[in-house]
Amino acid sequence: MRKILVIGSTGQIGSELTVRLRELYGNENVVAGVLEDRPPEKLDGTGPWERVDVLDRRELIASVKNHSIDTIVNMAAILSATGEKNPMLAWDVNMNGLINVLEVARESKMKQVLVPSSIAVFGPSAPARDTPQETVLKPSTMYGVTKVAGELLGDYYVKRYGLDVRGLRYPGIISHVTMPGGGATDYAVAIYYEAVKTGRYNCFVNEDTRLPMMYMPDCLKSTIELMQADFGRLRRHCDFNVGAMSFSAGELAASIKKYIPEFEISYKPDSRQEIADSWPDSVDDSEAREQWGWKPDYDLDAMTRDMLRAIREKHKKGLI
Ligand code: VAH
Repeated sequence: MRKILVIGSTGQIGSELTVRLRELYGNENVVAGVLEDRPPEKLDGTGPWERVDVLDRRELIASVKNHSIDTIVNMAAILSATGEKNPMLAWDVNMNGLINVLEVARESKMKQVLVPSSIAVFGPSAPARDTPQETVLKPSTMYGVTKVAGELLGDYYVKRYGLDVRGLRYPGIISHVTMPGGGATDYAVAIYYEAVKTGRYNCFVNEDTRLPMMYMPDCLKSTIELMQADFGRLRRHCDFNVGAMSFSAGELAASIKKYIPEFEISYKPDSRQEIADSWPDSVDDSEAREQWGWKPDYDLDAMTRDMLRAIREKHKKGLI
């Protein structure tokens, strides 16, 4: 049975992925790596945890040894908008942190490392619609630079050391469980909360800003399916495009209005507009579909129904 360490297990994806992996592999076999001095409630008491700063290799080695870890899922990252405010922090966490993970995995002969990438690897010179798996990678954010470098580094460790490193280019991820932190796609989460709490939202990207997006259940599904795929069938490793849906801010608002007719939206682009403008509208994920059977379950209205259901429940309980 795998012994998995999830680094960044309190983040938007890490917090839900840790719970899902525990359901699949058993609580005791999935260690929550947290930066804080204690894990959040939903992770505490349901399985082992360690304080892991991805920049502290000694701490990482100790956690790996304490639990005989054979698989690392590295969800520690500084995202696009925060990265533009502090590029050197983004480089440090996303690159020096990744080097620590890959070196520790190599030295301890681990079974697998999962290193997420992002559609942020694409820049304005890549085709905007159905962006191909192989195309120009000239991102205009430090986050995107670190994701391109991360993909290349992961592929190097596959070829040079035979380490099983895998990664997928997440689109914007939407969830009602843990708030996102510092991304240009965060508007697509905040809009649902504001629609329930106040009935109005002032959106920080333009109405026609279209981006590839994915609901969290599909994010978890794609991640686990890639982790479980037969290595021998993979013709690439660290840079799979994965898609689910593509919508504009206006289309997202229209989907919400189907369920909250009185919802009002206004648009006041900020610095995150430039980041969003540099990314594609949609991606071609045919290789993921061919090589490991990728297929999303949620479209925009199915996501909206589930997001509003869950957020209304939180609101009723006074949790938001
Ligand atoms: C961000 N949510 O906005 C992340 C993601 C494609 C976007 O990588 O930075």
